[in-house]
Amino acid sequence: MVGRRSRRLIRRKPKVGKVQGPASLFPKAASAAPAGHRAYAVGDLHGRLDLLNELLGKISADNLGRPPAQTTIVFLGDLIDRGPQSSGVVERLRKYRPAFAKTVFLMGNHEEVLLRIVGGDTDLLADWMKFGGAECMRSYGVDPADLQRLARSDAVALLRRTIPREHLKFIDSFADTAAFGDYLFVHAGIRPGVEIEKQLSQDLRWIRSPFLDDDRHHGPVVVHGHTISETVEVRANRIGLDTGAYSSGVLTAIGLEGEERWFIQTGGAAARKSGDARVANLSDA
Ligand SMILES: [Mn+2]
Repeated sequence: MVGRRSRRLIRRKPKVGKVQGPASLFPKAASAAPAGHRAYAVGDLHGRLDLLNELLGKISADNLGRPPAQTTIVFLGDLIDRGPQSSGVVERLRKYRPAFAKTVFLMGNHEEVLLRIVGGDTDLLADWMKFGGAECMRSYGVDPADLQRLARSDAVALLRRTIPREHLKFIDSFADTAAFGDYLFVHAGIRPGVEIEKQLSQDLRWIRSPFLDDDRHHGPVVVHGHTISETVEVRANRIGLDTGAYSSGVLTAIGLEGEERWFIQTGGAAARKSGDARVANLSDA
């Protein structure tokens, strides 16, 4: 059976905050996934096809070891740039149709910048080359030095000719948020104090300190990537999954089912320290 890409979970304007299950006679002890569902969320990939393949194998094995459930794998964005195999990651995920899960892709700031450049925003080209675009272009067979010798409009024309249309179309289909029970998946975070429905793409894809430093409950627990932390960052109101895979070698996923949470990581120093230990109901107290 071929897995289908989930449209149901994708909402550009998400409705969240609905309590799943019976009305709460008692204070909620922990955040929960919707009944009968399991989700995995994968942090920033940044061109590390090797780690992606390793992690997808581990997710598949993890899923196999659990009771059947409607399963979704959410990719939190930043598939491209910095690491060596952006093109390979995009191609792998574009064709990824696991039998056991639906897939959802969220847009990272790196995807946004690429789409804006290809869409004609040539002013962004120089900055993009510095923040990982050079490695991305190399993965598509373009020498960044050649690109830099060209006039900006010619350089952008070269990008348009080189990056397969299907890759751009795939990236352009990415959503900004996905809601999952008491959880909200986003690339970077949310603007605290603003209703989820009124969040701006700019914030969802780029925000850092106003979100990271805010201890308020946002309604849903926000599961995000974008900002690197040495280990998974689990707080009462958010969970940060970007463990800097492109340089650390540690790519992280979270599994969510019922009130349980667990983490899956690729090899590397941090992973050896924490193993693949299942961690349940962390820090909701
Ligand atoms: Mn990012």
